[in-house]
Amino acid sequence: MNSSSADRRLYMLSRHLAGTISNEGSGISSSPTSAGNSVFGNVVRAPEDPILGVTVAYNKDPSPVKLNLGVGAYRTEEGKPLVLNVVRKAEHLLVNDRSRIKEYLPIVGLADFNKLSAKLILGSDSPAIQGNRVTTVQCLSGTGSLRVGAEFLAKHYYQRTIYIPNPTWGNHTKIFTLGGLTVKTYRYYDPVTRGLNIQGLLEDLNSAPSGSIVLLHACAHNPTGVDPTFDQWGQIRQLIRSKNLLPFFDSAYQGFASGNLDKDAESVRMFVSDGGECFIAQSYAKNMGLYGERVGALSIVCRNADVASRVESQLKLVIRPMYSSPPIHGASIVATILKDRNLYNEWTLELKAMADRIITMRKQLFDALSARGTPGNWTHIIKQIGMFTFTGLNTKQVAFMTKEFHIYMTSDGRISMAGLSSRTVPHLADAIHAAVTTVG
Ligand code: PGU
Repeated sequence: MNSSSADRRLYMLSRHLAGTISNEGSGISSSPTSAGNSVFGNVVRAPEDPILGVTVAYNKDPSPVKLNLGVGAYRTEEGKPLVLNVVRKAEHLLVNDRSRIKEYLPIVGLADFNKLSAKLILGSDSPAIQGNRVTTVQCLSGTGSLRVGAEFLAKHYYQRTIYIPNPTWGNHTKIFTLGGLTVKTYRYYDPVTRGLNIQGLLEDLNSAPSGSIVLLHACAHNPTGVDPTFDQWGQIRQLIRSKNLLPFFDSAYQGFASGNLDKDAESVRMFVSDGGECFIAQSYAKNMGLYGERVGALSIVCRNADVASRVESQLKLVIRPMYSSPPIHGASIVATILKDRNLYNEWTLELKAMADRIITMRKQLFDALSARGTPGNWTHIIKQIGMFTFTGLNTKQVAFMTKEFHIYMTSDGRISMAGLSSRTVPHLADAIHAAVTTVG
């Protein structure tokens, strides 16, 4: 960022996020009495994160019936976090391989991991990969991949505006703004139909300035669980290409929407097969259950091999002063699984089992609400896709469910279906029923 107005904007946003701006333009809050002897005495306590803060509140609740449906993290039927069998096997292989060392990885990460990640999202027969038009760098999970992509764009792309769907994952605005881009939104969700506002989406992208960047959720849109149909993706692609907009895919749930890795990559592959350029941020947090290992990748599909290699050389200059090079363990797990046919097949089965369990939870919750005669139409619970149900419950109803039923979820009414089990469905259905019938 080199323009002073952009610097000012970033400064204001960072202070706003830190909760230090109480009224606009006041800048730094000063409170000499609270300052004491510390040079940080004026630091204002920041609010908890809207998603991760839900877990903080949940952890403090002593109730035995408490239920965390906030963060999108898979739980078993017993309500426990899951380490995939195939991950345990890969780790075993890695630990027992005495030839493995702990030297720094290259700035761009593990070469095998990068190649295999590009294949996973673009398809093993992708002409873009065969033509060396894709550069892939290992990053710190989905978030890190989005951030590296944003900083590259702010430095090297002529348009600095990114359009993100309304609503979207809460961290998108912060990642892109602090990465140096200007964030605007396009219409996405229609609260009346609880479906996609395709008309509004197309209108908004049609009036975006040529060259604008467009963030698209590759599948299992967070928080709404509403994805475009294949035909609607076709319309979106046509518009984006005809207006020379630049697509930036966020793929955090490949395999979680349908249970099939190829099917969930269809949107991305449709854009890549037309020969145009695009960005893809991939995360292995959900589909391999590697949340805390922070494994992901940024791929940039370019027009030709020469551009791709120059782009990669500049990505290194973004990464080097940020964290120098990525961690080795998680990427080694992924590479071990992706390159071994048996492990890969086993992974797809475990992934399908997770996706299927989520679909079963949708059915059970829907049936439980129907059995209670809960007012309203709840068919969206079974229609929506991926980890989340965007219930339509309002902030007051959510607060009521937390206070009276110890059920924790984000204030926008999103619930993580992956956090639910057959044992806890009745409790959630009771809570929703009570919220809907007693809180307006
Ligand atoms: N993109 C989307 C659309 C996401 O939903 C998430 C995670 C990410 C990227 C980033 O995931 P990484 O862990 O960095 O790979 N969203 C989850 C997890 C909690 C969070 O907010 O980070 C969620 O509950 O929305």
